[in-house]
Amino acid sequence: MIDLPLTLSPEVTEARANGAAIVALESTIITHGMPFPQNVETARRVEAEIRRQGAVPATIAIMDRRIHIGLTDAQLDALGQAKSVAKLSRADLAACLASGGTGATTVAATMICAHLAGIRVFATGGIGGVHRGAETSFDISADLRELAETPVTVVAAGAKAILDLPKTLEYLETLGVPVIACGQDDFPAFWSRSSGLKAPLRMDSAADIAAAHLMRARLGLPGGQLVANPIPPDAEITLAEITPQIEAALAEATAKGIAAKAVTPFLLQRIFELTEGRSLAANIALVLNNARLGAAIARELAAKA
Ligand code: PSU
Ligand code: MN
Repeated sequence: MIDLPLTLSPEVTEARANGAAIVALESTIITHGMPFPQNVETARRVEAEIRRQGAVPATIAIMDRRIHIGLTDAQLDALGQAKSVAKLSRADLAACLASGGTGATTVAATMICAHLAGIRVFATGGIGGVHRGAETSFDISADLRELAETPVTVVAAGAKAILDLPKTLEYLETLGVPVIACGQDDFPAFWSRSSGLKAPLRMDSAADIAAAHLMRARLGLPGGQLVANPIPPDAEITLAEITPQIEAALAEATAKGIAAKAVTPFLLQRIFELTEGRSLAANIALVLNNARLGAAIARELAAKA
């Protein structure tokens, strides 16, 4: 820990010393995924939910040349209101730390930082994936390769329906990433409980998911696993309902020439506007739901190891 630029919150330091359950959380969802003030309110509610479930939350961000594992209330608030925070994936992490910038971690970067801090479970909204039109744009999220490389179990509500979900599942299979639907056969599609596609694997308990995490390590297999946890029924927007808004947002992105890192934040913001806020309410509900499952998996891991 001495030669790594890590700053652990007092709560995370204590949890590590006691072998207690810890759940990592990303910060891009705060800076680029939701508008202020709902972003900060949600981040606080997610942390509170993890504590209520008997685990310790560790929201991760880059500030002042350090990887912060667990943020203070003031840091969370500043991040939620800051205008020019960089969105950091694997490629950007070291450069941001070296140059002293402020950065929010995506799924890929959060996995890297969590692993450096010895945290095995991470809860978020949805992972990045293979974008529609990837056969010409080559836009495939670095989140996918990270899942193949870094041993963190990521709990998400599947991948966002703005993506090409069949290609995303194919790519994860190629990379050897276990994709585990929790409590149902179908792979969920973020705002919707089903994508219409069957998930490669299904598990119905946090204990089984934790056991699979440990078994992967025992076998010497690198990488983590993607746990696809469907949004609660009362918060879901069905695929049929949200498809027109997704199509409209995608068409606008193409017309405006939105590319690279800007694509996902642009689409989320436009879908929020086009659904008159309904997509955000769903997003908040699914993140809280993922936090609960993440805490349960982290508790199982803490009890087993
Ligand atoms: N899912 C959300 N909100 C988000 C993201 C995912 O509900 O803000 C972020 C995550 O940080 C994810 C990133 O890693 O979007 C993917 O971006 P890209 O498609 O550029 O790889
Ligand atoms: Mn991309």
